[in-house]
Amino acid sequence: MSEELVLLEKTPPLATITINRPKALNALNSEVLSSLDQTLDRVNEDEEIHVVIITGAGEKAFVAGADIAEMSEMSPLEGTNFSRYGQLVFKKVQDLKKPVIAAVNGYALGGGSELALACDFAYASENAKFGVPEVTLGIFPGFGGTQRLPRLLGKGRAKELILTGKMISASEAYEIGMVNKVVPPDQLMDAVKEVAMQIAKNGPVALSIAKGLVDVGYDIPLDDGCVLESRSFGMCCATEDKKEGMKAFLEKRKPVFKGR
Ligand code: DAK
Repeated sequence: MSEELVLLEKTPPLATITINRPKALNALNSEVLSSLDQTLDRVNEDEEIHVVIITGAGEKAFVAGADIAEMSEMSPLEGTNFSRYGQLVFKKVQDLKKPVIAAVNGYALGGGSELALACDFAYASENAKFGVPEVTLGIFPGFGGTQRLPRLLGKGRAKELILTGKMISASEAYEIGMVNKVVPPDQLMDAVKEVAMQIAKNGPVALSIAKGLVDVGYDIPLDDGCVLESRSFGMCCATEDKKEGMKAFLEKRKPVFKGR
């Protein structure tokens, strides 16, 4: 029986998605992308899951990029389809109804860095390495990297990474804001699960709306973003979670959110 390329471990309220192709440093080929796509649909619809973690199998890599062997054989049309599919899957990560945290446990190169960027934020182990080395292969980042990197790091830093193709350490990635925290390798999953649990205690509807507002609001004028925020706030006032959250505060107890 062939190994599953993407594993899903469900420990409500968390779910961990593991890219499981360690022999190829978890490189993303079409099959992996398709399994990831289906796994994302499953976690999105599962009401017991409130926060999702994405990591890589083995001790060496998160994801070492798109599969170079597969890409080397691609025709222009196949290249376009592959890039577009990767972009759509990564957009699905970004647009997931629940927060997604990247646990970067090793090489995050090319499509691997782009996958971490599509998550809401990333924690990394001290041995992690980041970079978008596509130009060294005669291509450029094609899974949203030319768009998400400048939004996160600013244009200058993004262009330096994209145009040199150089690798940076986890601590450099932390300094430029690509990851939120760096910890020893054996503490990575505990650190990610700790912050994931802190998030999972909060109202699921509020989490989902707040995540979307940050993403959508980032690309539109401030005034429009604020209008969107107030309309979304109004909508949130209609939820049972809002009533429960405030009632619990006034009754000096912990809220029991239902996600509706
Ligand atoms: N693809 C396929 N196989 C890979 C791979 C990758 N990205 N990275 C590593 N592997 C495989 C190696 O070929 C090797 O396989 P075997 O020889 O054992 O069969 C195995 O994983 C172990 O790798 P190494 O032997 O190389 O391990 P080392 O420790 O020596 O080196 C490394 C680790 C991460 C420094 C090295 O493997 C490396 O440089 N890997 C490539 C990293 C890279 O360049 N990543 C970016 C890939 S390009 C687009 C669509 C998408 C994209 C761009 C454009 N459009 C169509 C516009 C996205 C592109 C990318 O992500």
